[in-house]
Amino acid sequence: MRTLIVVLLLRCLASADDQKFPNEFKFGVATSAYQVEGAWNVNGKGQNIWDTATHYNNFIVDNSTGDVACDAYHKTDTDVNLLKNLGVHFYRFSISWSRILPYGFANYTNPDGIHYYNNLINKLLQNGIQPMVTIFHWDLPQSLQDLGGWTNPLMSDYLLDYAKVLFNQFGDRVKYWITINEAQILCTGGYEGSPLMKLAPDYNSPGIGPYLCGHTLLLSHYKVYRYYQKHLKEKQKGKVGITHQSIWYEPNSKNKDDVNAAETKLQFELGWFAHPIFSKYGDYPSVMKQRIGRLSKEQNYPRSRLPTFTMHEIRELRGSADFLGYNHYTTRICKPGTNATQPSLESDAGVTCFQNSSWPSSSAPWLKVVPWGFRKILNWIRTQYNNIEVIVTENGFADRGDINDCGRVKYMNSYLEELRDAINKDGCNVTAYIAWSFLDNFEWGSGYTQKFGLYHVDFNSPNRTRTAKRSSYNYQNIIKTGKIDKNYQPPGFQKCT
Ligand code: PNW
Repeated sequence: MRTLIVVLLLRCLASADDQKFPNEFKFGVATSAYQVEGAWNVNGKGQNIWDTATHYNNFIVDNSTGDVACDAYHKTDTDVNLLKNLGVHFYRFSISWSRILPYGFANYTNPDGIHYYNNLINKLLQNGIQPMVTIFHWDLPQSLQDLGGWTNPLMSDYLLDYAKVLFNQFGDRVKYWITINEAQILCTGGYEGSPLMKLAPDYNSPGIGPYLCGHTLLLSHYKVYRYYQKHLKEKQKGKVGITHQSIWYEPNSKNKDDVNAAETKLQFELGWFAHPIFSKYGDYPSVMKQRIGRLSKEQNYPRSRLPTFTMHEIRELRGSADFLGYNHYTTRICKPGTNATQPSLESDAGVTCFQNSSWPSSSAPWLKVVPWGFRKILNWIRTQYNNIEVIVTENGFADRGDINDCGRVKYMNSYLEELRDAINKDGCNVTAYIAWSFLDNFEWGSGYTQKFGLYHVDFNSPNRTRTAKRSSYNYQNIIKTGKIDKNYQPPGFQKCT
């Protein structure tokens, strides 16, 4: 409490203008390797599970692939120029595991992969842009998936082996590392088998696979964090964090049951991965342990479907991040009860959630525009996790790719206003905001049907020509002024209605 007052006081003194982001606040844009790089089989890159999914499975709505994607692999100079022009402080990108270690294991390193990322990192730094590197953003080498992927506990050693290669090769210049992107979405989409959201490897193991996947990812994360802390922190002086995603879950009413339902849902989504790392006592949230334990017993399983941590693991996990990377897009409303089949993630939580049909929509069915939910969840994080440093590592809006992208501009302006208020009025410890996404790109199961980019990419042209959208000018102005100007009119664009 006392620190909160001091932080707020300092903020007031530093800037009397609470319409402005703090002077030291940083902005960026993000992508991930499989979604933008292309060059899927070029210069020694090995195959990963998205190569497999796009070539052999049938859950990509437009049957597209990331074989070429934005061809970012061949466009480092173009892209760094755009980033420089945009004025971002950070570029968040991920490294393709199978481009560095084609067979997944650290016995052989692909020199071309090292060269590609060295060049990207160097060019960013030469242009005053900090690289923020996601070590693993879903594109697991196929060779490791063949051994069970994240259901295989040995994966935690393999992730560490891979991370060591990255620290050794790039750690002299990269000062922001994110171990894992959105374990919750990956484990749910990839291992639960729910038709609502399918991701590679598209396993079908409801109520079991996702918990095994999550458990291994959490153990992998702490091993990487502790290794860096012990062996490299002093020399390389970087920060290592992890990125989680969560919707804000609003109770359907003030009624106690609805309030509890929304809280349970938050614990099953963000708490699942944040509680072991950022809470005071660590481990999974007690509501998860209790509910899954009780249901597993009723379902006649010999033990809980949620794996348990040893005391040692609980201790190692607790505090194993220098910041929370947080991705936020939308809000849902919750009430108790569900008739989901058992076992499943949904029946374990026992909560039903929906969206208000009056909320403005996007081209993604799950993404409705609800800016106030952003401020609420940032405050939930502040109180749950002792106001840990948060870097918003993704936030963005999906449309069909219009250059005059008024929907995205409105979305970003309104979400950024809530973020600014969360910082200036509520004292939330958010130090940077990174927009998703720099470029239109391969949107996983939705292929190229949903566009999140601040820059349009012409996927019909072999050049993959980039064109600045209205939202890029709007964002450039926000970065330059530290303020949101809702009437900002970039030259050459028709007024938004
Ligand atoms: C993220 N939700 O996934 C991923 O990190 C990106 O790779 C992806 O392109 C981006 O968001 C847009 O989808 C999410 O249901 C998927 O709230 C779903 C949700 C959130 C994030």
